[in-house]
Amino acid sequence: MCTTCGCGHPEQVRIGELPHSHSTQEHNEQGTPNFSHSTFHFNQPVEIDDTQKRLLKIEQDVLGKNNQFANQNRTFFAKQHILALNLVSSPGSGKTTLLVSTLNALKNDRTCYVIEGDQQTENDADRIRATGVPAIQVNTGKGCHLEAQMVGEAIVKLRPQSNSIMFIENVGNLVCPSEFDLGEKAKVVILSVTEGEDKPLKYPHMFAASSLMILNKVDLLPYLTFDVAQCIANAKRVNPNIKIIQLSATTGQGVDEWLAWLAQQSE
Ligand SMILES: Nc1nc2c(ncn2[C@@H]2O[C@H](COP(=O)(O)OP(=O)(O)O)[C@@H](O)[C@H]2O)c(=O)[nH]1
Ligand SMILES: [Mg+2]
Repeated sequence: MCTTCGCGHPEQVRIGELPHSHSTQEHNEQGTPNFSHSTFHFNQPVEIDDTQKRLLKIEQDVLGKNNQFANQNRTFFAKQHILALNLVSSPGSGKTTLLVSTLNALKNDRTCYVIEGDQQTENDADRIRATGVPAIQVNTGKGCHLEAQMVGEAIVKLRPQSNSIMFIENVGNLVCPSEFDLGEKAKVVILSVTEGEDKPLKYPHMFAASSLMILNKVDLLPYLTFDVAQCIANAKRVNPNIKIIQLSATTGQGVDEWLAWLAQQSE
């Protein structure tokens, strides 16, 4: 897990701001989680000569602390009837493209918010804001995943309304984000057909932790040797309960099924 891959550099984490046009909305402040900056610590540095036992203890502490913040987020989301989803995938599978088409489809019917996780740049938050939906960018520096406290701080800035949807686009990585609960209702893993049908077997934890797998970029299937049936079988092998939607974020194929799944999650 992440304390051993060296991604914990709290001083490099930067949580952005809402542009002025988005920060003037009226919101209910009640129930906004109280995240104190004085307790804002990410992964503790690990001495290279530490024993395996000490490493394990640190990992447990990091995850335990993360779980506490995740529970605060979950309580807040539940109180406000906010559907929170954690979108996870490798870089480039189409998370932001899917979000943009989803927000364009939903924005007249449902208030939505987006928390964008990337190591660097504000690019994805800018793409989301172009739809008119408020987005906070979290830059994790060397960090390879979002943690629950980062999400909590972004919530404080977004001040989401009740009965809304909070999409959290995690840092592109099929490994570490599977271990960090952000307080979401469900993880949605996006796998694109250019990545190979074996990925659920190579990165089983992510597929085991996810409720839904979106198989994206199906418009490219005619040009590839990607075995859809095998991919689905691989995903079901690591998670027999995983729901699968074949989709193209660029052509719109399968988007209705995804929107129906979203509506079902809010019931
Ligand atoms: N052909 C095709 N390209 C897609 C699709 N979805 C995303 N892309 C492209 O894949 C690239 C990465 O997409 P992006 O949304 O930035 O991926 P992210 O890193 O997961 O957020 C971009 O060039 C998109 O235009 C799709 O359904 N079909
Ligand atoms: Mg993206």
